[in-house]
Amino acid sequence: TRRPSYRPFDATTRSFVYGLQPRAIQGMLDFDYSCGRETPSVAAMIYPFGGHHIQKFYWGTKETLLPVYTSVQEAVSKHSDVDVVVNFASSRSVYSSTLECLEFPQIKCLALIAEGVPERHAREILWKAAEKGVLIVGPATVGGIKPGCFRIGNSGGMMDNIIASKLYRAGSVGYVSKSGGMSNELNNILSLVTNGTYEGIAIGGDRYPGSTFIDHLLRYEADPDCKMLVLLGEVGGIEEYRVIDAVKKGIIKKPIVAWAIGTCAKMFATEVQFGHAGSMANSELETADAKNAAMRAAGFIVPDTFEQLPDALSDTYQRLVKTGIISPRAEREPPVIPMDYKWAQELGLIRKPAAFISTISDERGQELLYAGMRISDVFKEDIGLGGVVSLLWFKRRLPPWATKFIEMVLMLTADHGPAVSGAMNTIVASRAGKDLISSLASGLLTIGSRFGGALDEAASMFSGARDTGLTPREFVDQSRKANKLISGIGHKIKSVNNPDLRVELVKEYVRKNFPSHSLLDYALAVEKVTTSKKDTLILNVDGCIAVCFVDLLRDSGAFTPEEAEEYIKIGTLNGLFVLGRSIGFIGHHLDQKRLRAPLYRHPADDIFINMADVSQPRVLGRMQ
Ligand code: Q5B
Repeated sequence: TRRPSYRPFDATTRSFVYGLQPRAIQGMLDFDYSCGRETPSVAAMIYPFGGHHIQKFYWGTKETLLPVYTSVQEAVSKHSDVDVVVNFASSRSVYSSTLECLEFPQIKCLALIAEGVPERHAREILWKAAEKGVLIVGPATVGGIKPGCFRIGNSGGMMDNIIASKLYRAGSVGYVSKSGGMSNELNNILSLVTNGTYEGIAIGGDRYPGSTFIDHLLRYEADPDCKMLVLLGEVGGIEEYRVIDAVKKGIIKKPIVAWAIGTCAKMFATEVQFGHAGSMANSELETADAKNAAMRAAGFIVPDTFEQLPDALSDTYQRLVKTGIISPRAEREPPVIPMDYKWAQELGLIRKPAAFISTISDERGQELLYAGMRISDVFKEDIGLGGVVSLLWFKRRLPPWATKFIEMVLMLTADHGPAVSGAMNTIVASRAGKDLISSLASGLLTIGSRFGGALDEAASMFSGARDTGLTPREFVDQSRKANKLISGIGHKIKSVNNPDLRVELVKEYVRKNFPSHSLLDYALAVEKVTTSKKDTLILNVDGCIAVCFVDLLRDSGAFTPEEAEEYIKIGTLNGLFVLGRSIGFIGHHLDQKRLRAPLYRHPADDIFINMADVSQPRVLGRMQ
């Protein structure tokens, strides 16, 4: 059963929302819930991009799913009960999407929210809709609200405003205005001085609205549940005169309180364009004063000023109550609408322990912060990559000699040829067709106690030995006795006679720039002992960087002794090799891709295969 044409919205109205507007839809569903509706007023969304999917919303305290269709055709075919479309399409696409909706006879009302719709498009829509008997609200409007029944988009404002203005249940006053903001004001006034809004429509401020004051006032006149009318007009246009005409002809008989906004225009020397496209008087007739005078003369109840509007509304309402035309109903308690978590948090009404703590960076403000330092200052002060590492790893600025050292380490460890474990893995993965991240990860996963990942243990072994007072020889002997290789000692190809020049560069820099390098000196004394046994047992690149970093942590003055120990314990030093070598692994991956290197298969003759024959069941001989 269809609802009468004067009543496009009731408590069973179902709508499509055109466009992805989750906040507006949640607002509509919260309103529905506050009204006590049994079904949500939004049946689905229509959004041509991104494919058919579903989105989750709250229905009271529970959750509900709404489908998103890619065309009106699909939406209409699935929801025959929908006859309203709230169209959030932009000014660019509102024309085509509205024409698409008008193709389907089940759609009886469209609210067009977009601002800046070309007037030619607005007039074409208006003409086509009139031809098909479809009610258009807008464009350039928030829409309108039918308390207790249906809310168009964001009409009525936030939920606390809806509750305060008692829009969760019907009153007796139907109003029409141009502005959404003024509609909110009317909802508020009506809730204070009458039994509230029956229905309120904001037709929008454009020069060619899809429906005008008279269209809605005639509906209210025909609707037996609407007892009192309000027209909030404004300077510009002549639509108020069509209402005056209807009142004069006796077509509108219900009491009508009215006011035209913009009476202050006369204070300006020239014509004033107010906020709406259509709110400018092009003749004396279009001024607010002329409209107010004409409405008063026709028998409207027109106060002397806008400030007196509440009194005029109150008087009219009281008269209707006295004459029995309006019988105020007992108020019902508004339902408790669960507050949106984010909103409650913003209001400071709730608190919740955070699941994560982060102390190094913050992107929430206007500018990204690294350990409290603005990203623009990072560049202004030219702190370099070493400075950024010092902020994000150590949460402090380190002196330039230290940040330069960090950069030196990253550069020195960036690569050591294709033959090392990590580069090999990267290359093999890359040649197996893997992407950059997978190939890089494959290389990184080889970093460990033997290859590249010996820094942390080297730092702790050398500093531990020195701190407990072991001589270099005692340290080497003790490690040998414990069958423990000294981390940071030994290299596959580098030796005393084929020194690792990276290590030489580090030593030279540290001797020249560090305030102290006592652990480096100790490690070099250990190297003397180990290389006397075998000349490949040099202080390797991992070991050298590690001991120098301990000197930095302990003697730069930037760390407490406890902090220095903690950084060694929590794996910071291996991070230096991981970060540096990632540069090289990425290079190897890109190299292989550029070379179009085919899948790698290791030659079988390079693998000694030694397999036991287990094809026969093994029978253990019995002990005789
Ligand atoms: N021996 C590095 O082994 C290597 C000894 C030792 C006391 C030691 C080995 C080792 C500790 C871990 C370490 C980082 C596996 C290395 C890096 C980055 C790289 C790589 C690149 C890059 C080399 C021969 C004899 C044996 C051993 C004894 C060996 N190491 N004694 N302390 N640390 N080091 N890793 O040459 O009596 O004959 O049985 O594990 O610091 O990864 O460029 O390739 O930039 O990519 O195979 O530089 O030293 O020596 O195992 O045959 O040992 O020396 O006990 O004695 P090798 P092995 P014996 S830097």
